[in-house]
Amino acid sequence: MDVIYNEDCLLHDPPFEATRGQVKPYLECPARLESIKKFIDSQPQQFNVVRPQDYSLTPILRVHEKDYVEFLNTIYKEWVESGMPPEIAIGSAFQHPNVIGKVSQETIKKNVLATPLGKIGVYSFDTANAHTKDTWRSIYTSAQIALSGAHKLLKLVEESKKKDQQQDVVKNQTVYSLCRPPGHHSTSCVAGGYCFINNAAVATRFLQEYTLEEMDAMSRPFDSFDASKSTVASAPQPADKMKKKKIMIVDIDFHHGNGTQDIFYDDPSVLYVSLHGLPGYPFFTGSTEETGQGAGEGYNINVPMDPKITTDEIYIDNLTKVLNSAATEQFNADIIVCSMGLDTWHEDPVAGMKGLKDVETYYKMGQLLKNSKSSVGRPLLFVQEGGYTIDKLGLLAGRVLQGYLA
Ligand code: SP5
Ligand code: ZN
Repeated sequence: MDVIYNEDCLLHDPPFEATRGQVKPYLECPARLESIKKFIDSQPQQFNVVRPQDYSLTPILRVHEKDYVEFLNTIYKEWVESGMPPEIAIGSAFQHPNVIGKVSQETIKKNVLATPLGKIGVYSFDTANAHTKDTWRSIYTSAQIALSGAHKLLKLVEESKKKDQQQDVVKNQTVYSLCRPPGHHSTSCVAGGYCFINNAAVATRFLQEYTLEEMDAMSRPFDSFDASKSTVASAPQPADKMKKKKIMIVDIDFHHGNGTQDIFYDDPSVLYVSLHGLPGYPFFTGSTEETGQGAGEGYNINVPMDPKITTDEIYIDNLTKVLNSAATEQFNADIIVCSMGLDTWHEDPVAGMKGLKDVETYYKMGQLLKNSKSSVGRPLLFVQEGGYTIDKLGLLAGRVLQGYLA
């Protein structure tokens, strides 16, 4: 299995976070990725680590608003230039619907965007969205790792089609985008929950809107990255496509992916399926009543579980049921994207299901992602999301991937 990875993801390293009435070291830290990378490196027969390519900002702008992406790129510099402490740029007042009342976004942006704190308040929903000197570089790299995974996966699919033309072989091609910061809490214009760019959403749209030839044509060596120029989109916009590929996103992070849900809420070409702890962060979304809207009605499936009582058996039972349900099977996805969070583990310092204690549960998750009625025979892209039990992360990630490869 190809694993896309780059050290620039380690640069984002805020000194602290404030959660649950406490100031703590930033739990979404570089050591998380290093733990997973260590496991990957210990299994060279199974995993092949490759560097990402650079696809510019264009595919990111198919999901995120331009002013939001510019904010992510420039906020740290503006913060420091305005005399704020250089260790960390972090918000304190957030744009709540009931505080802005009927004032338009246009008016708000005119007044508030002059101050870095105002900007953070417009473009973030909590204090986990912290910026340091090289945060943008990590954000950009994380998204390019997701895009590179998508490109690689499409390449594998096309190659295996050519090879197997005469035979009717079913193959689950797969690639793992090992990236941070994570993405599933970011909407098209708001950051939060350690997330900035929604990597899984960006990879999903990329798979839907670009052909393999277009991906080949727009990819550049990653070393050409230039932070100062990276707001300039260099690649062409995608042409109108004949038939959009159908993507099923399976989100197994402990937390509800409010951002991914929101991005595809009215889109029937993307089926979002989330298993998550409820009650819990991000608090305001994740119920079974959220089923999509308009043309997207029925294409959003939430499977909330009480973290206090959920055991290995209950979790696997729920995953088995949803991946073999009529709704996911009949969707008949062309490709699956798995938002792979590992914070369901019972010891997780940020989240955790109390009764999820067996490492083999992660192996079973990988098997189900491969062999269920809705997934069998489909290519799957793993995109790394949360998971904070540093010393266990490599093993947990590794068991999901090994379950898939089995
Ligand atoms: C990507 C991702 O996993 N983001 C999660 C952000 C969670 N931030 C809020 C943390 C709430 C802390 N809960 C502590 C529970 C201790 N058992
Ligand atoms: Zn999470």
